[in-house]
Amino acid sequence: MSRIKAFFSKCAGFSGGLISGSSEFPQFLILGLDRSGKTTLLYRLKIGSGWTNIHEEMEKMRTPNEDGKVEDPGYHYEELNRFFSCGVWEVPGTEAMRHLWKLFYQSIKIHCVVFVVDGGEAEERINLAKRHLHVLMNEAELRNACFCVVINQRLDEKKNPVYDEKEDVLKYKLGLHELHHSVDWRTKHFIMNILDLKGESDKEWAQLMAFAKEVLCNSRGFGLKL
Ligand SMILES: Nc1nc2c(ncn2[C@@H]2O[C@H](COP(=O)(O)OP(=O)(O)OP(=O)(O)O)[C@@H](O)[C@H]2O)c(=O)[nH]1
Ligand SMILES: [Mg+2]
Repeated sequence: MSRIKAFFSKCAGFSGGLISGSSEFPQFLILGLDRSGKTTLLYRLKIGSGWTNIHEEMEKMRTPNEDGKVEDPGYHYEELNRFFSCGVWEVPGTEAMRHLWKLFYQSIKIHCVVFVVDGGEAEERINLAKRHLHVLMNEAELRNACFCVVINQRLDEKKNPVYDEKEDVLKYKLGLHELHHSVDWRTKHFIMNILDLKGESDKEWAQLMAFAKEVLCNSRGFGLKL
């Protein structure tokens, strides 16, 4: 917990999303259940496909907890600059860390939530992801935020996508087809194979950033000039 406190005091002095909140430097928050692909997404964007053994190295970075389970130990922060400059916070989705998500968006003015869902997940986990996503969408601190739901398509051993993009069942299972109009205009889902992203310029990511820019600049929301 002291690490978390230290983190927030660091945020208070950070030139981007200040606690008082009038900063125009957009802040993104990547959330989603554990092992959905969030950290992989952040480093694929930041480093691109140059990090060839990312899969193996990320497994090594995980520290075993008392049950012997390996979990990502902390949050990550990076800045992206390809389309417009923004700060990106990425927080683990393990059960313990899910309780702390709130602290991030209550302390930092968040302009865009990127919510990652593993397209190969079982029904129960999809329902859990849906519950978390809809709680976020109803949070007062995120009432103007853009929501980009990233369905991580993944490939099986034969390199076939595990998620059927045409049927796109997660749109319905995550309740994205029946959003209230106050949320609907600032929400969109994107299907991508995160492990295959080739940096910020990748066209899959470019589409997401184009949508985020449109929402962030809209006068119904933050009305930013990017
Ligand atoms: N095949 C495949 N594996 C992926 C993909 N994205 C992530 N992975 C793997 O899935 C595992 C979990 O990915 P992470 O990026 O660490 O997941 P996370 O969402 O950050 O998980 P937490 O930090 O626990 O919340 C890692 O071993 C990744 O290499 C993908 O698109 N395809
Ligand atoms: Mg992680």
